[in-house]
Amino acid sequence: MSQEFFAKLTQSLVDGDPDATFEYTKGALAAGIEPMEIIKKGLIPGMNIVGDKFSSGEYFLPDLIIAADGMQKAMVLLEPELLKRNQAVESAGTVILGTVKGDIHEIGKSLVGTMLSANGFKVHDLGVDVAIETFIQKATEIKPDIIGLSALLTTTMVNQREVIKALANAGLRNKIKVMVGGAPVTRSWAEEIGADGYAEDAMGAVQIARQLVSK
Ligand code: B1M
Repeated sequence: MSQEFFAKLTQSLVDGDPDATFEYTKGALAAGIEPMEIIKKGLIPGMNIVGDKFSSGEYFLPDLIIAADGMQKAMVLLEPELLKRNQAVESAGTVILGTVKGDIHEIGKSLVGTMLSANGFKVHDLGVDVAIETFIQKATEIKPDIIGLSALLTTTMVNQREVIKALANAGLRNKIKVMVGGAPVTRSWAEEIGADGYAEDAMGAVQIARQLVSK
């Protein structure tokens, strides 16, 4: 039964039908499917197919925009469910989170933020296309345990390195851990730029954040 929901959900993103994505998500939740399973098995595969079709020239920018709209509509239903399931009582730490300068991809970063919040972290989400100076200014003001930097483009990954350099220049690098992620980001890139942690997905980000605050 759930396979059927996942296939329909995936297809609704590929077809560019945000209302159907919303309805199938609602149906999947009503059928008792876990929100993270809906994301992993229904929504992310759809976004990946849309991305592949864009790469091959079959889809164009409006197709990406419509797919993102569908995923965001689904997240309106899923986010409160994710938060409800993991109501940690103790504060696990403070995280400043943002997608780096030049990059407006929001969905994965926001999902990481939701999962961190659900697991007890206080999250300051600075949004997308965040200037390097804004990260530094907010880090000085908020004194977080961790700064999380998301990048979805190979051309903007370099700004993760720039934030790390700017933190060092501001004398903050040894006080704040840096975690990086996003589709093109790899563990070796994280090591190369001197990040403290790398996670492939939102649950991985929670695990890494926990490790970083306990160090
Ligand atoms: Co864009 N886009 N896009 N796009 N887009 C990609 C990323 C791309 C891979 C598509 C493709 O060609 N196959 C490609 C990048 C190629 C590259 O550089 N390697 C691409 C491109 C080229 C572009 C434009 C340049 C297109 C153009 O204008 N010609 C343009 C750039 C705009 C800009 O940022 N300056 C662009 C624009 C857009 C939209 C605005 C239309 C839209 C985003 C809308 C929005 O976010 N509100 C969009 C979309 C939707 C995508 C795809 C299809 C889906 C992204 C997504 O939301 N995935 C994407 C293809 C793909 O990813 N397969 C693509 C779902 C989300 C849950 O996953 O974001 O990967 P993801 O997040 C994951 C992990 O990466 C990880 O955890 C998350 C949850 O599991 N993670 C972290 C993310 N951040 C993390 C941080 C962490 C830890 C883990 O610690 C801090």
